[in-house]
Amino acid sequence: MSLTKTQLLQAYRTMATIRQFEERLHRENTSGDIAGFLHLYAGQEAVATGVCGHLNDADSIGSTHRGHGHCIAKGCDIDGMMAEIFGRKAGLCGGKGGSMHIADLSRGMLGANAIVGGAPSLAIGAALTAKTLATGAVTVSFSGDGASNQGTTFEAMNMAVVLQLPIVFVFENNGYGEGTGCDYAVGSRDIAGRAAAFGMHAARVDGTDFFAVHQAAGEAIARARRGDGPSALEAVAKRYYGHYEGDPMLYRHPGEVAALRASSDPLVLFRQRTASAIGAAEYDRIDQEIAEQIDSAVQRARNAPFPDPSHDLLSDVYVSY
Ligand SMILES: Cc1ncc(C[n+]2csc(CCOP(=O)(O)OP(=O)(O)O)c2C)c(N)n1
Ligand SMILES: [Mg+2]
Repeated sequence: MSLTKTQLLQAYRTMATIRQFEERLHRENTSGDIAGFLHLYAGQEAVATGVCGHLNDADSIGSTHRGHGHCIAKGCDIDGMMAEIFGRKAGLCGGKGGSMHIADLSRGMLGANAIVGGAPSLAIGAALTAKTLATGAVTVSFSGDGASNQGTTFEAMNMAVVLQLPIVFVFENNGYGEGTGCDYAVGSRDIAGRAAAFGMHAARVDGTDFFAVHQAAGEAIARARRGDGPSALEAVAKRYYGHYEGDPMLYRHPGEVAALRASSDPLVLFRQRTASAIGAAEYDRIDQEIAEQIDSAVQRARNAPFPDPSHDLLSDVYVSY
């Protein structure tokens, strides 16, 4: 699958935006101005970017508690996300959702989701809608290695096969569920193999390699779009930060993250693979533009008003059907 220079630059911009967004939040969080937990996605950028590059606004994704990368790759507004994380009224969910509940239905972003194993069962609902209404839309369910052990995930995979739904289950194997190693918690140590046992096509890829993810996701999404049912993709890429911001990470070897950054940084690998077509100066310019965009988003968020209790406390609580 060959990509144009424009597509390559867009993919890099998305990955670099995710990285800088997360690194900025890592610093901002120490100010105490962000309420609630933050789960950073740095290190896994190539997964969200490689998958969502095949999707449009009519397609849906279900996400996780580690959802910023999915939101950015699906086209959510950076200012709206930052304001949401800072709890401001200008946020994508009016400042009432925060990091773990960012949603934007206009972009097909069904929501970050604090319920481990929540996305697969939610996503099959969206996929069933698409199949019933014959919209041609595809749904992607993102979940972690930990979530791959949940009963809800098994039920959703079985139902997707039985109903031949247009869905792709992406399992991001980042090595840990909180502080528990995947090697301990996943009995077979083979998430893709377990998905295949439900009767769907399943593949395992290096999640730090944008091109491997993009290729495998493209095949799976095309399969769903042409009506040939569900697939699963296990993408292996470890996170650079703790489970949550503040996690002392005593379960990791002190040198593990430094070694990952040195050997398998998805952005560095991407730059190396495309060096003959795109020079470092062009990438550096994109990095600078993103830094300014994120700086502006943080300033806007800090200066924006909080929700007004008298108007906003009871709104969005009940839905009129
Ligand atoms: C149903 C449920 N059980 C437990 C938790 C607590 N919890 C939050 S994140 C997490 C680990 C999830 O691991 P994984 O699915 O691998 O995602 P990762 O954090 O690695 O991205 C757990 C157990 C929860 N939020 N929901
Ligand atoms: Mg995990």
